Amino acid sequence: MKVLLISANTLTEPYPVYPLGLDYVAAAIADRHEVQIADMNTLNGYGDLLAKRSSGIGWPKDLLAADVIGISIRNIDNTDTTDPKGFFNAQRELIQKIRGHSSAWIVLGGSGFTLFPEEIMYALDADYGIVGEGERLSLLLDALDNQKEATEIPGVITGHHPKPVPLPWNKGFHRNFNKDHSRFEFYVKNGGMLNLQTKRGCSLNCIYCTYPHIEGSTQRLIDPAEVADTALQLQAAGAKYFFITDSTFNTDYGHTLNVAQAFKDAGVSIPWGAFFTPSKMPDDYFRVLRDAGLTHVEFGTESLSNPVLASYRKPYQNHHVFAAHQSAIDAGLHVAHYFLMGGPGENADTLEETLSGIHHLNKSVFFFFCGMRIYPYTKLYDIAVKEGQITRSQSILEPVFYHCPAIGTEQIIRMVKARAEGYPNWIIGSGGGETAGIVSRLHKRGHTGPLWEYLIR
Ligand code: B12
Repeated sequence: MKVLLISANTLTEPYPVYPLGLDYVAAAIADRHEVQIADMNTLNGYGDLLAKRSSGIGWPKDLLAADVIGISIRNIDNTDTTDPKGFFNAQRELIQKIRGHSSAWIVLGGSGFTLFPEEIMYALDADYGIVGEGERLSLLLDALDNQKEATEIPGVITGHHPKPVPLPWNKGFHRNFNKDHSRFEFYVKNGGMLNLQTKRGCSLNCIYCTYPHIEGSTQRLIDPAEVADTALQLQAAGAKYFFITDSTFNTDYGHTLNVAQAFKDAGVSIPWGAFFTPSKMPDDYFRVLRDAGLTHVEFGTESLSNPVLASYRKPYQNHHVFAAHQSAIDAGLHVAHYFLMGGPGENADTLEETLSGIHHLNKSVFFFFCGMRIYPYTKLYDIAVKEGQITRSQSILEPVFYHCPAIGTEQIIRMVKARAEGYPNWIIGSGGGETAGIVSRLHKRGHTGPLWEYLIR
């Protein structure tokens, strides 16, 4: 079959993100189907998608002449109470345009989709959706090809067949990275950032987090040599930096150290960054990773108050954060901390403890998310239901934030803003359009990577 995979994401905050998921989906189907990828970041609006329609040119130039069009729905909203943005209308418009010019089956997938599959199917009027890992598209295409009933396949849903979430894909996954494709140019020219996965699954149990639902809670490790080989390919394609997209990089220390060794053995020489949890680390951990190219550490710290950390079910206390921070700084790395204020257990004292504690985290950038979005399939969802904040029949696709009984969102924002005054390295949310604009200008001038280190004072 002719399959067009479209990445609908055009958000430029904090920077445009390469649609990694589609490389995996393409790899899973490319042996038996003709696959093209269209990335809305690199197209000139819908115009490029529709341009070849009337000229009589067939597939593959006329992308909409596909039999199946898969659309990746990564972001639904930006989860930021201080500068809320939603992406639903743009996604709906994209699908309407496609429907107006193509009779292809429309299949939805992606991490955002996986959080609200039934509602998104209904709202976007797609034919099929795949919950979870998109490698399962291969099974759906087989069914469509052979006119078989597709809704029996785990994870495949239609508007009329809501289904439970399937178990993670256990047939292996590989990335289809084609460096000759002009799509990379956009990312190479705009900051040189590509991305890379070293495992799937998150073994942590944080109350608010969607990652175990999206990726499964059992870790599936990618062979370090394969990871290093992909990193080398990114490098050869012109990447100047890569971000490791694992939910949390350091949940399996042995594996991360093997990946680092594999980078060195393979001769990977471009810098990279990843998300880390600030828990107790092996001695010299960050030095070893630094020697393998790590430059940017993004800690998902969330709070510096122990009761709040316990309530969020984080596997560390504040002294672990200070120690992890120091060892990253001592290794000469750029460090950022993300904070998530206003969840269960937060009050004015715990917030104050966090804000004061931040002054002990030197040479760093802080991103503050002032409010916890309630997602389905999380402990926070159950807490919010129990506390009467939401009902199980209520839609939370339009973001609903947890209402902290002891401190209101407005007060949290006020307290954070008051402390952030005069500190350019204290960023509310991901920085919004202004910060993204600065990053984009620096990228155009040839600077590479996430660049938040320029804010460090
Ligand atoms: C890494 C990451 C980041 C990094 C990305 C760095 C980089 N250079 O890539 C950074 C920190 C920059 C980031 C930023 C943001 N992120 Co983010 N991020 C992630 C994370 C942890 C992993 C994404 C990833 O690459 N996964 C690996 C790839 C291989 O998986 P995948 O893309 O999901 O694809 C698989 C499936 O989804 C599926 N699939 C994908 N597309 C398709 C299409 C079809 C047709 C099919 C069938 C299947 C399919 O198959 C693929 C293979 O199995 C996810 C959470 C998670 N664990 O998924 C959040 C996540 C995607 N981010 C999220 C958000 C909100 C954001 C921000 C808006 C936050 C902010 N306010 O700044 C920004 C947006 C950035 C942008 N420009 O789009 C949300 C999106 C949900 C929502 N609420 O909208 C998530 C889900 C986290 C959450 N809160 O639950 N993010």
